[in-house]
Parts: sequence; structure tokens; C-alpha cells
Amino acid sequence: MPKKTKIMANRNGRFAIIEQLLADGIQYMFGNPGTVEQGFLDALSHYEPEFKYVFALQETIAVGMADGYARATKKPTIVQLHSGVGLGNGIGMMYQAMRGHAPLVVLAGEAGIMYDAMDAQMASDLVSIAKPVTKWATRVVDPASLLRVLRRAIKIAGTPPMGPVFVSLPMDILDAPNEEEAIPTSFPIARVTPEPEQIERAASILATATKPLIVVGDGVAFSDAQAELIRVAELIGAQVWGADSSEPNMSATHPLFGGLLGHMFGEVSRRITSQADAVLICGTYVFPEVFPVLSDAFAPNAKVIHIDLNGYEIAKNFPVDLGLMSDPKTTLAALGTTLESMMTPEQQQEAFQRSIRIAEAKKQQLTAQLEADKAVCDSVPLHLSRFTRDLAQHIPPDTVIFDEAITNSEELCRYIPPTTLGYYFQTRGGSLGVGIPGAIGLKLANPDKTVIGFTGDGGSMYTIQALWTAAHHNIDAKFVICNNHSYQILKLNIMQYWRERGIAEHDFPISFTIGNPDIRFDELARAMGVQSIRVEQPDEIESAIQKALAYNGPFLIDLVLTNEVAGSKIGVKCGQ
Ligand SMILES: Cc1ncc(C[n+]2csc(CCOP(=O)(O)OP(=O)(O)O)c2C)c(N)n1
Ligand SMILES: [Mg+2]
Repeated sequence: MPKKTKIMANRNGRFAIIEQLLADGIQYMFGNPGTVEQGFLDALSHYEPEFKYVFALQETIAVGMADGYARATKKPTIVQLHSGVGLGNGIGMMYQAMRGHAPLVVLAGEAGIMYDAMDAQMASDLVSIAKPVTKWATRVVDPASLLRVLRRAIKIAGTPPMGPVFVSLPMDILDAPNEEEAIPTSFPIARVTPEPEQIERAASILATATKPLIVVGDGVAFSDAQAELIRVAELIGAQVWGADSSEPNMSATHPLFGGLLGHMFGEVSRRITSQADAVLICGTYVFPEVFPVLSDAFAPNAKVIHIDLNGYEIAKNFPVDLGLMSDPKTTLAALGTTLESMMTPEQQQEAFQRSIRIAEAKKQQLTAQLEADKAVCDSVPLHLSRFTRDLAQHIPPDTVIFDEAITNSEELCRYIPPTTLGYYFQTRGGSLGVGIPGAIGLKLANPDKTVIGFTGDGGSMYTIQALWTAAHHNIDAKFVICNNHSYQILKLNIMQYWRERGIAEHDFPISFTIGNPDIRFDELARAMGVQSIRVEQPDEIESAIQKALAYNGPFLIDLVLTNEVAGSKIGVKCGQ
């Protein structure tokens, strides 16, 4: 039984909700205010500094910061939005939180149930607006169940598969006396392991495969199953690919890690997935691309196993031979042990030889990429590879990275490879603008670590006011704008579109270039109280990096990069 901590009796609901959050160990509320939330925002001052309000100037930013914080802590995180208009602004970012399974508890105020019949200014059906982008959306309608409903929301958000929830809080409910005790929310334990016979079925499929493949996503990170995954991959000699994988589910430097399948073209993924005679999918869904293949994702006789706590995703689009609704960590651990005892010496030897071949091919590919980077090392406009090569020399080993570098993501990860859970987070869910807010959220969750957020000139402009929040609360994150004066990925994608339809290359749509006028991110940052520098030449890089890292407070580097469209980058793996 959780410990009961009654903090204050005979208080109104607006105080009770904050006591509930404190009882759950929640420290932050990310939000943007309005009149109908004034009561509980007024109550917040009674609980400072134990409970802090992180102030955003636009709702997308509040959700984005909370998303970053929730990703780093894996804990239910509170967002406060203002009625229907604020919720509306937050929806795009809530969509990406839902896709990414971030446990957000989004609260929005309303004038009051007593005004329901009036259909007055700003009245709207908040629950219906929130429903498509949440696991659960509700409205508190009785003062006696305010905390009961809030706890249920927190529990649902934090129970795998995690995801955002929404609670509408009418003002008259918050102003009414509340007698409920603030007691910690109960969460079910989800460390579920299949029966031994099912593990044996999975093991025998994988042990006898001659071309096994593993596809993983963030369910592995959530379950902290990186070590167990590596053990299984090494035992069966399978290459591991990420699908909807935005965290280091497997270390990028592991010889068996193949990379990301990508979020754009199913045909690109099929080239990999159709090669296997056995596919183990773990903690993800197939397939996350915008344009997925509708059939033949796997070879005709391939056996498919799917391990996931998210039953909805198992066999969602393609049938599986064995679906295990269970926890990746405990299931992979049991699978590893069974494989160890089941595999014959010949099978072990074959798996070992496969691993050597996969590792060798990976090594050659990396060598070729590093050579190509060398050729453009001193080019102007700069390539990100030059910057990240230099940055890697200066940052502490426990630096936390937020990657919304989009077409520059691969050049970031080549020099600062995502290896360890909790130190690398890529954008996910397709909603641009999460880079700066996400890094702010990560920094609040990792106050003692260096945090660097990479974003594009395009992505950053959706949420640029987040810099003000960083300055306002002195949140010491560093930001790098990959400023290529373009929506570069849209140019790459339309080239693929032209190729597929036999359309000759021609000028890109004018809406894909954002260089006129040139956006001065360094000046924008300073206008919002964030120190900054623009970098255009190779010899300016090192001192800019030193300045940013030494500065005690948020700092932005406006990094002017090439906008040369390299057809070889089509299908770049970047979380978008
Ligand atoms: C909220 C939102 N609006 C529009 C898009 C469509 N979109 C996807 S990528 C992209 C351009 C990204 O540009 P930038 O951040 O500069 O990265 P680059 O492609 O130049 O590397 C756009 C507009 C989106 N994903 N999300
Ligand atoms: Mg750009």
C-alpha cells in the first residue's frame, strides 16, 4: 500500500490538485495561463519552491518541454493549457507525445459547469478536442471526485503503453471545498513474462533461422532492456534495426546495430526486412513510415515474432506467428537464457560467423562516410559533420543530446553516437518544433549534465519563443540551429516523388526555401535574453563551442550550413 500523506484538509479543489501532484512526487507544471485557470495558478504560490511553474509563451512549447521532461524521467508530467484555444494550440505537440508514448497529464481550465447552458465566450467541448490525441480524456463534474479523477488520469498516463491524457477542470469544481485525501497514485506493475513454453517457441524459431533480423523501438528503452536485447542479438547473430526508435535502444556503436529503418519510405525498409527468414520485433510497431508498404514487408515464409507491452501494435498491420504481450526486459532475458541452452554448437558457430560479416560491413560503411566527411571538412558553407566532429572533442562524456537536426541528424550521430539510454533523444511523432522545448525539458530533468538541443532553422521557428522560457528560468541548455535556409527534407522528399512518378527534376516549390529574408537566430536569441553567436566559417567553430559550454546559462549557436541538395540524402533517417 502506498503511504498516505494528508497535507491539508478543508481546502478548496484548486489547492487539493496541487497537493495531489506533490503526493505523487511531481515538481513541475509546464503551462501558459488564462483567466479560467487563475484560481489554481494563484494557489501555486503556496507551494513554491517545492512545486514550480515552468512558464511558456505558447502552448506548443509547454507541451514540448513537458514531453522532453517526461521522456527523460519516464514519469507522468503535468501540462496546464488555457481552455479550448490553448488546448487547440497544444494539439500538434500532444499528437507527437501520443505517438511517442510520453506520459503527459494535460489540464485545461473552463469557466464552470454552471455556465454550460450559456455557450459563452471560449466555451467548447474540450474533451472531444483532446480525445483523438490522448489515451483518455475526461472532465471533472463533481467536486467530491476531483482527486480520484486526477489520480486515474496520472495512472493511465503512466501505465504502459504510456501516453498523454487530458482532464478538463471547470472553475466551480476547483473553487468548491474538497475533502479528498491527497494520496499517491497506484500504478500496476507491468513486468510481464510469457509462459516458458512460449519462450521456447520463440527460441526455436530464432535458433533455427539462417537470416534472422531484429526490429526494435522505444519499448526497449522504456523497459530498460538494452543489455537483454544485445545478448539475444549476439546469440543469434542478427542485425538490429530501429523502427520508430528515437532512443539508444541498442548502442549505435554496437557492431550488430544496422541503423534506423526511417520514417518516410516503406520501400526502403522492405529492402532490409524482406531479407530475413525470421524477424523478432520488440517494443515498436511495424511500420512507422509515412508511406509504408501495404504488403510483402517480410519474405513469404519468414516467421515473425512480436514482443510488446502494447497489445494494440502486435499484428496491427501484418500477421505474426507468435505475439507476446509482455515486457521486453524480462522476456528478452528469458529468451536469452533459453537460446543459450537450446542452440547447438553448429547454430552458435553460424551465428558467430554472421555477426563477424555484419560487423565488417558496418565498419567499411563507416570508414567510407568518414572519408566523405573529410572531403567537405573545410567547405563553406559548413557541413554539420565538421561542427559535430569538433564538438565531440569538447563535450563531457555524459552530455545529453536532443536531436531535431532533421537532414543533419546522421552527421550529428556519426560523431556523437547515441550509445546510452537517457543520453540521447530524437524527435518522434512528426511534429516539428520539439528541439528547443525538448532540450529545456531534458535540462530540467538533468540539472547537473550538459544538455544540447539540435534543431533546424525550420523546426526551431515553430517554437522559437521557448528561448524566452530558457532565459526566464535560467535553464542552462545549449541550442544549435542547423541553419540551412531551407526545409531541406521537403526538397529531398519531393525528389523521390518526382523519381517515382517519372517527373523531370525542376525548381523546388518556393515554400521549401526560407532564406529570404535570412533569419538571424543569434539576434532572435539575444532579443529573448539568450546569449548567442553566429558561426559561418570553420575557424569560428572551436571558439564558439568553448564559449557556449563555458557560459553559465542558456546559449545558442546559429550555425550556417550548406543547403546543397544531395540526392544521396533521400530517405535520411531523422525521426521525421
Ligand atoms: C508542425 C509541423 N509542420 C510542418 C511539418 C512538415 N515538415 C516536415 S520537415 C519540414 C522542414 C524541416 O526543416 P528544418 O527543420 O529546417 O530541417 P531540414 O529539413 O532543413 O534539415 C517541414 C516543414 C511538420 N512535420 N510539422
Ligand atoms: Mg533547414
